[in-house]
Amino acid sequence: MTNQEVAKKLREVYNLMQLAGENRFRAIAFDRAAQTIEGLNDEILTYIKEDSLTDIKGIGKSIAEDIKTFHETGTMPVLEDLKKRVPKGLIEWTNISGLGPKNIVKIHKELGITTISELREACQSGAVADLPGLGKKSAEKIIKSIEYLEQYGERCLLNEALEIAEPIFKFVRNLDGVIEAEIAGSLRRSRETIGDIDILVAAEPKNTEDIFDAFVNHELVVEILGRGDTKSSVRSETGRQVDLRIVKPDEYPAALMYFTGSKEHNIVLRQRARDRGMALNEYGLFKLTDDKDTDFDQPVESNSESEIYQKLGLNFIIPEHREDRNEFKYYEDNEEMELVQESDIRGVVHAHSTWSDGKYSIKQMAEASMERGYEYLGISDHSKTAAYAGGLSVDEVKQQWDEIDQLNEEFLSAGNNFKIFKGIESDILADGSLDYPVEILEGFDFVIASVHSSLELPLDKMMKRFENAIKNPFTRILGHPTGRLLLRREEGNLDLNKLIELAARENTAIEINANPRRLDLDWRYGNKAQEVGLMTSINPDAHTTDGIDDIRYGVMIARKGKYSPDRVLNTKSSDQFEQWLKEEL
Ligand code: DGT
Ligand code: CA
Ligand code: CA
Ligand code: ZN
Repeated sequence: MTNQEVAKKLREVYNLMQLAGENRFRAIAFDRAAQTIEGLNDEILTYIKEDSLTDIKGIGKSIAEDIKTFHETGTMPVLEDLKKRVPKGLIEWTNISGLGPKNIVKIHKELGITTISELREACQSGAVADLPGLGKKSAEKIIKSIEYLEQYGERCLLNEALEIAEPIFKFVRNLDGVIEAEIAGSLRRSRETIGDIDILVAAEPKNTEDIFDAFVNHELVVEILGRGDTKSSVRSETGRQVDLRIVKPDEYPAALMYFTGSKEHNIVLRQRARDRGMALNEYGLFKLTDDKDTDFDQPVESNSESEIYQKLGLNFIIPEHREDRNEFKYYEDNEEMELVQESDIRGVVHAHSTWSDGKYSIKQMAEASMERGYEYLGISDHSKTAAYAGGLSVDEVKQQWDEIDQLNEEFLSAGNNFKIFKGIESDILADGSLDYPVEILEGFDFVIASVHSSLELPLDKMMKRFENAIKNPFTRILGHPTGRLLLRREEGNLDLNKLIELAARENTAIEINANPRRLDLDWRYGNKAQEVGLMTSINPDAHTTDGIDDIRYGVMIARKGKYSPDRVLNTKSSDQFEQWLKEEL
């Protein structure tokens, strides 16, 4: 149980209490407790074990009890009780800006509606405007906010999609009558942002009704968007749409292929089928009639995706590579690509501590890394120019080195085979130089060079800046190269192909920043990176202990980007990693 999980539960209580019209102060206490726990430097578990939750400022006896119960049973009675009283759909209304809990309750009670689509209709029809205290202006504002929500909320990050998809998928896969099941669509392809979630099931027709019934009643579902004979769509608690399709067992392989996509990949497949006298569609692979129509009476036997690929002259193409980006050429001649996996990763590189803007001490970050089975930790706090992020002065750098030396000695004498490396995430200044004098740079085990300011320079200046940084012998890794924040901020001006060539030539790695908001370097440059043998490092850029787990998303993107383990720095052992850092040109 992580601090984040506890905070999330408490905030859920806060939201529901407001909708249930509970005492305001009681509700606010839950919000405050959530905030406090998010900012804690220690694991909430420690407080639970020591029975000292009430020592935390802002956590009273009653909330402490709730947290303990949550720890023991996985639920909170207060929350369960609220969930019975508050209609599911209303929770989603709290995401509509400008619509407070009082008005949510009023509209719901007076008009008897619970879904966002009903709310929009009620705003358009004038029903909302007629309510006391609301009026025409409020109704128009609500419509605008819903539109904004739908547009902004159109796609979500990979981790947010997984959070909804995994529990629903697990539930569906275990239902009676489900013969086979898979998550399809962009999520199966490990895209960095997801539109809707697609789940595909193989079942006999007599079971589909029951499976759909169970699906639309799942606890994460707040609204049923549509239900037909073969497909149901729902909206989840976070606003994400989930489609469930059920097909007959013999249609499953072709359907899985079709609904995995991408569209671009499918188009090429269909053409390959035609070139070979066959037709491929979501129902199967068929022969063509004499006038080149699909002959549904003559299916071409194919019992799996692999067999379909085989009939089209291809080896099995892993879902991550189905983007029509050179995969056909590769998989015509080659069986499978050797790709990095999560279990290959041996070290945590790029992590922040309380020395700059991290939430945990170096020791805590090291222990969290050990607990997860990693062999080393590369601490890289911010450098001095990044004052807003608590960048380290030269003095602080030296103090931090002492602390790391001491911790490494402790680990050694305790018999732990674990090492902390002294790194820094150095700002790349506007002229491309690094943020410390040479005599300090020399003292680090590694430098990650990142751009955090002057992101808007014209292309030639930006490239010159990066070139200087890469050519600096102290730079071993380039951090989040484009500076993009997915669904929030576009990438800066860069010629990434040139940058990749240059980095490969200078034996500098470019990280795949595994934070799901970044996933930068983008997988789309995987072909180029492979061609020139670029090294990468799958870096969590962790600011908390939980942040280390973001490595999972980085690995997904690295696989999509075609990185073999030997091109990923942190698959190296501690010694090999150290050696690589010292390699000179
Ligand atoms: P998303 O949801 O925007 O993140 O992306 P996808 O790829 O999951 O797209 P989605 O949910 O619209 O459709 C799922 C898959 O179904 C898609 O990857 C390919 C297939 N598909 C859907 N519509 C078409 C179509 O019009 N033509 C072809 N060839 N395939 C389609
Ligand atoms: Ca989709
Ligand atoms: Ca879909
Ligand atoms: Zn950074």
